[in-house]
Amino acid sequence: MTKSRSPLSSTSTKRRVQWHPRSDAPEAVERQSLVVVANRLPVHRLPDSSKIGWSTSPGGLVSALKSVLNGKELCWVGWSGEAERSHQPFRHDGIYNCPVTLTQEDLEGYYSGFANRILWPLFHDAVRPPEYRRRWWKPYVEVNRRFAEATAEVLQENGTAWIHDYHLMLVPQMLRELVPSAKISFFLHIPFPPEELFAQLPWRRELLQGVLGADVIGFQTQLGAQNFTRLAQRYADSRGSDGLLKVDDRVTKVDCFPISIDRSRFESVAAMPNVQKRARELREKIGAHKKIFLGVDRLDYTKGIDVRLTAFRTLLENDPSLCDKVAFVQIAVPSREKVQEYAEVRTTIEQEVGRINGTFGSPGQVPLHYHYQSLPIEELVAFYLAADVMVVTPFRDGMNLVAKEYVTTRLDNTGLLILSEFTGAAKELNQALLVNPHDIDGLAATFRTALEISPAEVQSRMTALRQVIQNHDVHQWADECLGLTRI
Ligand code: GDG
Repeated sequence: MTKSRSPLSSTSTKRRVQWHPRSDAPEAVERQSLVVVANRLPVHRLPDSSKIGWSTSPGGLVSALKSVLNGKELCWVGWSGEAERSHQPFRHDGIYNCPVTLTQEDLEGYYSGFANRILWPLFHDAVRPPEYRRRWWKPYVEVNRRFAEATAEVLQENGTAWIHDYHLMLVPQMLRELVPSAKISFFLHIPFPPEELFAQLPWRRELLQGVLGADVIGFQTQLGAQNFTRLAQRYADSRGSDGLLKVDDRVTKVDCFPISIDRSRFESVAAMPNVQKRARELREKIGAHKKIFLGVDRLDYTKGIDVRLTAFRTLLENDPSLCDKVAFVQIAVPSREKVQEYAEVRTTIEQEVGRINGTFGSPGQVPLHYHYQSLPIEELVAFYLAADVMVVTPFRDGMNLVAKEYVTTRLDNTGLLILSEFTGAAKELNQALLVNPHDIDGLAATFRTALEISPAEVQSRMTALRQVIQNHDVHQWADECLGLTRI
């Protein structure tokens, strides 16, 4: 095995094989040199639009790719977000969108079932037991095939496909069979679990073989890459070491590419006068003299919101005089509401919110402000600016972009980050106060430390944290994943 050969240069000299376009494909699909493949398109349908009306969904990936492409058009294969509805490929905001049609039944098996009730909990340390239902496997395979076919239809000979996340782990191999000349990069946004957990999967070999169809396989952390390499050698047809795996006659590169954020976007929102004014207003409303703690998460059982709030209650129980001096703001963004475990954790969280405010609130004053809603980015950043302490305590998280966003928006180097050891972000943001998110007393003690820490230390920690993002934002990440800078 040689290290010098670029893993993104296909070893195959075979021509495009037995692939025939769908009969309902539009006459002239435009072939593209780079195709992003993800569960969701980067757009969503505007409500109440009688005709087609799309809006770009905010996200670092889109802006990162636009800069990587140097003005070339970006093509994206994904689901539109509407079950049972077919859409022809369409252009929106400089992106050529190729929608994949999914039925309600597909979504139940592939998305809610296999992806979100097996892979999601298993890959997050099995914080909820995965349900190995056999009937979810077939739709997962079928939908992955549909994504691979839609990609083959639009990808140029020798073009690059960049496939994202746990929903689409079979697509790399399927696409390679359809388009042998394709250069394929796969990135997993969530953690890749250790052997003893992954080995439980009844479909472990198929998933590993599926991912091994890629030329470059990217993980958020070194540990994820190591776990994958070990498992691929044990349960699939690959051999090798040092991040290079031999699969058939190809070499696949396995590495860690920690995702980051669009730094300039967050910095410019943080510098907007209306956002800064809104941050001051929020502080006034919550209590200008109070230390404000903030949590921002999708409402997901992996994010540790329930234990975090219990730790805040413990802080107040230990010292009730703090009720006048601290406030906690928790923004919980609605997510996967139809999945039972999500409804259950929401109930637990909201009971804790009631308990804390019922015990420690007084007329016109509560210590905990809870918002179950999604916010526009300006409002989100205003909360980041208003908060003295950002609390990010997932039980397990691939990276956690909220932590990186908070740091980036603190233009004056104030603000303290409390960060779970079990996030990918903790590997880089080691000047945060690192915590064990399961340890209620330990968390409460760290909250106390955050109240007592000197401004000079806060400043020094935040300066170091901001430097991390300055050195590595989402643009570098995209370059690395696509092999433009490393190989
Ligand atoms: C997965 C992995 C990995 C949140 N609330 C609002 C809002 N957000 C935005 C944040 C941030 C994003 O959502 C959340 O990203 P995270 O990384 O924190 O978490 P996941 O959603 O679980 O993401 C994770 C990530 O993929 C990327 O690879 O880091 O580990 O689980 O960007 O800003 N945005 C707006 N309003 C909100 O209320 N506008």
